[in-house]
Amino acid sequence: MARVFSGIQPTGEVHLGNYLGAIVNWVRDLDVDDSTFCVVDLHAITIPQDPGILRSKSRNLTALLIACGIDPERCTLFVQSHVPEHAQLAWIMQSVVSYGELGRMTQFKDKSDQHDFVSAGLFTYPALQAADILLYDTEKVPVGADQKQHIELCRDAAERFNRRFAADDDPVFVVPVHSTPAAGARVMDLQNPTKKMSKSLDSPQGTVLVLDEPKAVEKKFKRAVTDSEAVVRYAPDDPDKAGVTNLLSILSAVTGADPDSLAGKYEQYGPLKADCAAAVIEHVVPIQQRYAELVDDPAELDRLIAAGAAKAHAKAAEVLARAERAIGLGAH
Ligand code: ATP
Ligand code: LTN
Repeated sequence: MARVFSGIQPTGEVHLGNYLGAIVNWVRDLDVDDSTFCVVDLHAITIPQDPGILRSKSRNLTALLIACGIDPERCTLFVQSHVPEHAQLAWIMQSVVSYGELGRMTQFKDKSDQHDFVSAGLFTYPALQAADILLYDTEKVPVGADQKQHIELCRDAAERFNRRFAADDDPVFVVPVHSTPAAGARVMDLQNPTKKMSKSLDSPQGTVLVLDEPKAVEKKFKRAVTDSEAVVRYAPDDPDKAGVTNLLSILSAVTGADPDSLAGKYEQYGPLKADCAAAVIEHVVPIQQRYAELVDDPAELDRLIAAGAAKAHAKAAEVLARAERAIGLGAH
């Protein structure tokens, strides 16, 4: 069993891309790995957030992850700010990574260009991410390619810390590796099928949310952009067929059938779109029901959230103490 850690920000709404590209893989590997999943609200505040909305988004995202199958009995699921060791180790890691290293992070360059107010937290964000990972003696971090640079920085910081403060045969930190998530579907925007479905694309009609009403799901698939060739073909390398290929890969991801053989079953786009919508609806409705039950029972959701934080805290406190002892901090 590998120790696995991943984080997801409580900003935006969970869409089919997040679900089929990431969450489904996490659920599948729950019994294979020793997994920890974190709703990273401390990362979210590096960009201005409304306090009430942030609190409810963190809570609702936790409920939605459980509803998607992230069973808190079989992994550790918690909200980052409920476990104070994250902020504590992050401060230490800010003194281990260099200003120059942080300045080379492409996510910082992209995000700082998008906002007028650039917080110092946005700059030191990767030090917090390193703390998240290191606190659980993580071996593998399944995240998209866009996060690889942050994982490399975490590795460098862990190795530097171990070199400076630990004996070769008794390292303080486990040095993690980036793991490309097991082949999950790459879901494209239904209105712009050459762009990936994304909360930041601002394309409400092209983005199917896991919590969309069935009627909305139907409407979005019905209006999905295709092409004028009127031939159902799975052609991942042909930009002209991007719309149809996307529909086939979504249908394939939710039904488990092969996209090429699915293509053979359709002569027109209309029935393909309708079947896609129906398959997605069949898949998300039970998730929506479980989600509604969880949100309707605040005491039970509070209990699950608190239990997740307690489980995470037990491990994190141990690793933080190890790190503090090594560098001469804390009353150890
Ligand atoms: P943003 O567009 O603002 O970066 P996002 O919607 O792409 O946000 P993230 O929070 O960056 O979502 O990603 C959460 C997880 O979902 C990551 O593991 C990412 O690889 C995966 N993911 C996001 N969009 C897609 C997509 N369209 N297809 C497959 N996987 C995706
Ligand atoms: N930066 C990540 C979210 C994240 C994360 C982590 C992922 C925060 N801490 C630790 C993996 C491990 C993102 O924006 N997707």
